[in-house]
Amino acid sequence: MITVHFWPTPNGKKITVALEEMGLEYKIEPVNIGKGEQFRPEFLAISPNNRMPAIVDDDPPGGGAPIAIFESGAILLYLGDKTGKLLPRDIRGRTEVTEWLMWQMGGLGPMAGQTHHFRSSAPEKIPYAIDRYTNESHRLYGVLNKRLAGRQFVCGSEISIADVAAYPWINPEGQGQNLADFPEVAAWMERMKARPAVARGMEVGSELRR
Ligand SMILES: N[C@@H](CCC(=O)N[C@@H](CS)C(=O)NCC(=O)O)C(=O)O
Repeated sequence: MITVHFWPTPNGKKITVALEEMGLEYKIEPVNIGKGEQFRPEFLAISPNNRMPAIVDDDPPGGGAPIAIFESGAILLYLGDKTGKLLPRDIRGRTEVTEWLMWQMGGLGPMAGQTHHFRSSAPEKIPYAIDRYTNESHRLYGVLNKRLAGRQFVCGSEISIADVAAYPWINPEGQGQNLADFPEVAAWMERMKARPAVARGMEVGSELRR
């Protein structure tokens, strides 16, 4: 069984969407980041950066002791390796998916997160920060839009962990973007949304927010 240390945020949903797409059994262990539960010693033993998501797999490939993993990108790669799903086995395909996964981890995720923060959560409205991050999100949406031209999914005709990583992070309203400027992204969002496993994964933990 895989235990997902989780709160319903875009980084958390990457993992539930991947698990649903891969058809793996899992259970949710809530980490209420609004209440500081990410600083509990038992969670820090799994995730030393005090951030969720993290997973513990009691049944790792090859057997042996349970494996604990933090960082959503590392978790997605692990799940892809474990199942052989959403991550090509051949070196060219795997490298391409890894590139776009890292693009999300190092670019889209952090920049969109800062955009959301400065536009909606910061106690002070700082025009320089709002413009800087909104413009950077706009640039990244443009990169994704260009990449998706002529492709169903980020790395071709099949969904991969690169799509799963990016999808929960596209939130035009929260990030000051207009999807009409990015028609390829808009069409891809519809394709992703229409997948039952993606819809189930995105819904996980909604009750925790109430
Ligand atoms: N690079 C990390 C980022 C994870 C992350 O930022 N998680 C946030 C919620 S989306 C969190 O746990 N925040 C708690 C905190 O800031 O203390 C990953 O992709 O797993």
